[in-house]
Amino acid sequence: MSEVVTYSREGAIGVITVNYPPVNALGHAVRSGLLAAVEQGQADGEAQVLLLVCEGRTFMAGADIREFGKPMQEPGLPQVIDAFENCRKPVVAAIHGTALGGGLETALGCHYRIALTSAKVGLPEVKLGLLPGAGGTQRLPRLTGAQKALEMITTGDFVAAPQALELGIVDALDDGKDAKAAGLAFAQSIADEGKPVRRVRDLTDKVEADKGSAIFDQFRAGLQKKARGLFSPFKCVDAVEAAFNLPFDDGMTRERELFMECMESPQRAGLIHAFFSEREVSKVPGLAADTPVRDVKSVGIIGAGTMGGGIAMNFANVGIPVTIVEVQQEALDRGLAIIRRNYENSAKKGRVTQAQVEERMALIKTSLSYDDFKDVDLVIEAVFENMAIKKEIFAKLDEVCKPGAILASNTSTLDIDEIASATKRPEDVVGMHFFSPANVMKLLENVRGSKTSDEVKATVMAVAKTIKKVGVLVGNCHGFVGNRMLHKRGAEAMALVNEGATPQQVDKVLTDLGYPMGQFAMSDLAGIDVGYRIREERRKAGEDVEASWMDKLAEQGRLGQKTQAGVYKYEDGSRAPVVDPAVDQIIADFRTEQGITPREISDQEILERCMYVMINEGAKILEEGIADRALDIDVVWIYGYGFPAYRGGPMFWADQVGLDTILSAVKKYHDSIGGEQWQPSALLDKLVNEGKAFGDL
Ligand code: T1G
Repeated sequence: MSEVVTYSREGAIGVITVNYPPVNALGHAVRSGLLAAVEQGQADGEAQVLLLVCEGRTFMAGADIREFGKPMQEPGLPQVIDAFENCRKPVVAAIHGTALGGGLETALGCHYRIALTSAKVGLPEVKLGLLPGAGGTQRLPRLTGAQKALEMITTGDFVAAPQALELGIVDALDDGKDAKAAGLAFAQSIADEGKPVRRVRDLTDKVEADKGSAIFDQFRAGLQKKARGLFSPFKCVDAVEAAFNLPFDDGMTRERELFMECMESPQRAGLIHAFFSEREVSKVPGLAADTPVRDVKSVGIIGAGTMGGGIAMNFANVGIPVTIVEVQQEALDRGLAIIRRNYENSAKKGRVTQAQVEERMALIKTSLSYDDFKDVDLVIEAVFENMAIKKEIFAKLDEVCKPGAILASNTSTLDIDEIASATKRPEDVVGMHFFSPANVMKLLENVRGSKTSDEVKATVMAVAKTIKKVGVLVGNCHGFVGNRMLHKRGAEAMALVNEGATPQQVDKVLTDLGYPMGQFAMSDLAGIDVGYRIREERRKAGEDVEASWMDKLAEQGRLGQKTQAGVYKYEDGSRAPVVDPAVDQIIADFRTEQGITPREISDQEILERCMYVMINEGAKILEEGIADRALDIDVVWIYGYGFPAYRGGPMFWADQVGLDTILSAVKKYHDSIGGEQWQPSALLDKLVNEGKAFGDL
């Protein structure tokens, strides 16, 4: 018997127990153990009914994702599930935690299922670029019908146990916390009532009801928008459809074919890299896992603007009281009104109850005095991007806040060390860069200053988890990781339009790559004046910043969505960008003024100059230790800027393009355009010379 799966008997019940932390993933050892255990149960004359349970935090959470991409070791999961399904004794699965993917598929191969009311079930393979590959697309529809099966399998969303009962996915619920006890009692009732073996594969009523339904094409049409650029959701529909067109065994064969197509797609590689990277970033190299973490039970926020309000909501959402300080009461009133409006909108969409809205609003206090910060554990400054103002604020915080309070800035680009220099506690100063809208975007870019203590680093990483953000710890430089790369992309995009491209052509290259919006649509959203002020400040500081047609937009008051016109125009209050011929004229006039003769620019050149300049900068960020690992950069871009997760992040994507291809293009642009941004990164050069990739670091 394997150590991870054991067989025992309790009365007339043969108990198969899986114990493979952390989530009982169905790795080779578990699959072999399950096969042996169900054969043992079959042979055990004393056992009338078999029970499958798991130890630890959850029922099986799916195939072991770490095995993907490696040669599959027998027995495969479908074979294991067949053994359960063809067992001549009734088999009961007792579900707790999250029965996901292959875990739920194994439960569907059992004859009966009981779940703790607190449990959830799901088939989230689509989120990994896959589809349920162990019968889920064939068995689930036989219990739920086409509509619900298609919804669950194409979204990967989890379903709570009570709803799973309604859908027929489970047969009973138990309000307790002990899945084994619930399972034993349920199995005993099956034995007492002499209930038969009931194979899901033999159920036909739902299949008959939806045979020939138009629902499959309707789902395909709906996915055109929802799953733009994705591969596996469409394969999910094909696989579920096979359950309604083919006998079970043929349907299983079709599912396997489609599963292998997904397994071989680069999107599966990208999504699994994103899955593990999202978890890896919380393990900061050089920061001991047992570094003490300070309690953060109350938070102060300076600034009730869009960012301050959004940041406040993150803490109120998890029950942490927040005090917002502003210099004027009307700013506080305005900020609080925006917060309430955001919550009311969420309530209208059913994301929160009205009671939760009131609970959260009650946790957000306002004040005009820093004195209200004297007991808080963490203060986050979220005011205008001006160093003098920030230093003044931090000097005041240093006086008011208690020893051990963490002083954080939400600055998106400015020097954390310089901010810290305004205090006598630089070890307690850190950057916490939220992304707008701060109550929605998952990324929290935590920025360590040169004196930030390990305890403060560990604490802000723990705060990220508490407020359900993906925290990435990065070093201190202009723009940190995300914006430093974004500024390079933005400068190239602007230059490409100076030289002859149109804004919409540039944006389309980026949205075709999978970004949710292009460079200029994003500028309109953020505000053209933001970039304009940064360029003007850099010019005042004596930097040689190239003139741009976007300066003309700002000077003409075309600031973006907030003025209904920027790079694009926005009609009737819509946020959909519409190409504006007036902008073409502004660009043409600018070119004339600058003596530029526009030229035809290819989409490939746009892709290379926007993306490769970012990769080159990312390599420099790694060289300088601003990011510890390439995967940190990938996570920053997926969760902060919408880089398509199915491409794994910019650095993972670069590895797939080929670093030699990228380096030769960087050298080409260094020769033709020049500038430090095209100075080839030494790390990029080294990796190419050694035939390595970012993934080898
Ligand atoms: N395989 C391997 N490791 C896994 C894993 C998995 N399926 N799921 C989680 N882990 C690790 C994770 O890397 C982390 O490791 C630890 O467990 C805790 O995870 C044939 C082909 C279960 C809801 O997609 O959604 O079945 O960092 O930090 O927030 O059709 O993990 O501690 O070293 O996320 O409480 C389908 C993916 C697979 C489920 C728990 N299953 N996992 O969330 O903890 S494909 C999934 C999750 C499949 C079949 C197909 C979540 C969770 P470490 P965590 P959590």
